[in-house]
Amino acid sequence: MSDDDVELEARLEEQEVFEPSDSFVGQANVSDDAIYEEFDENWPECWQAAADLLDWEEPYDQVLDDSNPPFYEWFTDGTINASANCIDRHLDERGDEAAIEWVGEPVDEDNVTLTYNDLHEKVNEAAAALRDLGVGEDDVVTMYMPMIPELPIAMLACARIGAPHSVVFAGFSADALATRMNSADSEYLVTCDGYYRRGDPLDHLDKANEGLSGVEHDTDTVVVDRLGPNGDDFGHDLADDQHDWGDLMAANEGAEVEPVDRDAEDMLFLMYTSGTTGQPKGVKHTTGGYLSWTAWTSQAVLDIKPEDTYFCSADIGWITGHSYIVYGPLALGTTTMMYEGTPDHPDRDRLWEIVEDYEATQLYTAPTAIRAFMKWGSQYPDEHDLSSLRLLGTVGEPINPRAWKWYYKHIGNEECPIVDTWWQTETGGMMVTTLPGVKDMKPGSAGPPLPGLDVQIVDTDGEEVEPGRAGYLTVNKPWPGMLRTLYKNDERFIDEYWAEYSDTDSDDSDDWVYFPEDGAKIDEDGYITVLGRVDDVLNVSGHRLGTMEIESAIVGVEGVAEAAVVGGDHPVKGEAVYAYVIVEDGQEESEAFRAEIVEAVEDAIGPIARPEQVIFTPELPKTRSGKIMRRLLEDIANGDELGNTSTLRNPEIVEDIRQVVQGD
Ligand code: 6R9
Repeated sequence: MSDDDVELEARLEEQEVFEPSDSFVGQANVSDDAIYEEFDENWPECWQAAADLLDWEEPYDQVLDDSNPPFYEWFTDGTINASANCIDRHLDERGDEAAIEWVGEPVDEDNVTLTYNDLHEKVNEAAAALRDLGVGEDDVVTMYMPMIPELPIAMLACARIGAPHSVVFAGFSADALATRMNSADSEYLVTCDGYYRRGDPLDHLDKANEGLSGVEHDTDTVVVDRLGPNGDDFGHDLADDQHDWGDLMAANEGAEVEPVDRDAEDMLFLMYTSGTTGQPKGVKHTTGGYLSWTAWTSQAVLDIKPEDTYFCSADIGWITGHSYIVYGPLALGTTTMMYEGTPDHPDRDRLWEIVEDYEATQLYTAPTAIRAFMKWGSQYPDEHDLSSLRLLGTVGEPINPRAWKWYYKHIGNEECPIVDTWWQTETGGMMVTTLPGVKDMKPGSAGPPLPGLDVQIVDTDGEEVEPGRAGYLTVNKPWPGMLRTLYKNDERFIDEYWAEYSDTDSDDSDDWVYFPEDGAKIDEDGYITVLGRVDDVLNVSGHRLGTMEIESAIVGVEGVAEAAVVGGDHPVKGEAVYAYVIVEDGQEESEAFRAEIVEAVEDAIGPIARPEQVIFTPELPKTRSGKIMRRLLEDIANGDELGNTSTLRNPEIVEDIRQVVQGD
């Protein structure tokens, strides 16, 4: 620890409550505590406040239709277009202002500023191009792209013509792409030749093509040329059903496409996420509710104003990028930043350099990044003028108080409030967080639920637990940004999110409770500390990974008999993947075989799911009924004292595995 950190520890360690500064509160979008009571008293009409941030084509009749829970409908019969709301309506006042500031790799060579006028032009051309290809309303268009400007352009072009998008994170594997395109019956793909990572061009089309070979139906693909001549070495020729993005855009130069009127409940996009089973879930978000939710939370929590330069360092391939790089910020007409690269290239001050150069006003990032910054040391941010920052945010996993305090001091100079925002792909936007202009902050605790939300921490019977006790987080009233269903699978939607705590035979909305599968506790002031997932989902660097998905990749390797995957604590990633593997008779437990297993996981899911350790074991600890005792495997991974082994069928195996992993 540096001297600086020692001093910080000493001064801040004891402090448990932090007040937002008067200067922040004085200018905050929301600064009156009365909002909590007002929203409670006026529920669900209070959510008009969110819908009112948008321009509606046809006004809605009813704020909430809860007659058929859990299939809630919001802003019924209203019609709206997301692209018009994120672009067209800002043109008069902000046409020449930056909508997107794109910072690319290689550094300094090709940064791009897209004004709202530019964005309008490009989105119209792209919308016309997609239509030319045959994309119609309600056709799902898959996007498999890294952080390049064409990604939000393509998303907004889809929104313009009423075609839902399904963005697949570029770091996911070819298999993952194929699974998602097949599941969504998606006949269109927008991808690119490659992109840069730490200065080097990286072939992406190869992976996309491999994915396409696993798609069961005919497809059309649009390929963005990101690398120019630097991609020549990859030697790609476009196939007959592949089209060059640039050619399509040129052919539609100057085109104007009228935004399609979408029903509030029409699907805006699908986003696949990990669940308890091997099959990813297609989370369906709608046009009116989702856009209202992201706009309102961007305003109330991120304190976004049109003149801001707001920087979220997430990837658009995840929900955070959808909601808080693209839709929320653009709906408010602000400048949103996109960064193609990594935070440590060319040096570990890259983000701070960007913040300084662009005078970013907010930074929204993840605890895993903050822990890495902390490890690298405060000399990197100290070299830069970060005084433009007004607010900091975190999302994706619990943040430990030490990392919170480091962020508060070294990035925020003890002047910026921090919003620790708990939410999920399924919730569409933020749910539990302080309103920065209203509430004090408690490091490690996300804060109270947002106004108008009914969040309770309950025991297994659904009874509220006392403050300080661990329980399960539940949401007891619907909200506009909620997922509407899992794509073409209403039954799984009910099973996964509602069955646990609802009376599923009831058609009274009060009997329905949403269960996000997170553990949590609440304190006397109503502040919620989220403890982490209680299902078989890991959170590695803020990314959701299903243990079942990883296990099925491993057991697919010839020579593997059985596998169990658990999360072990990791100082930077939060959690790391530990794979316990039983090999078949005759299979050698070699380093080469270990590498084969790691590669299989990377092929099936992507490098983010790469096991930190592959542990060969002759058996897995199992209960008498044959269930793998994952808890014990977690204890072993963490070097913790082992929990109770008395219910095991094979207690002796635990000590054997422990010796292999912990090495004594
Ligand atoms: C937005 C996003 C959702 C899961 C969620 C929870 C964890 C997210 C958190 C947090 C503690 C926070 N999570 N934010 N845990 N504090 N502020 O991350 O969506 O990828 O679907 O992950 O992430 O476990 O259930 P998603």
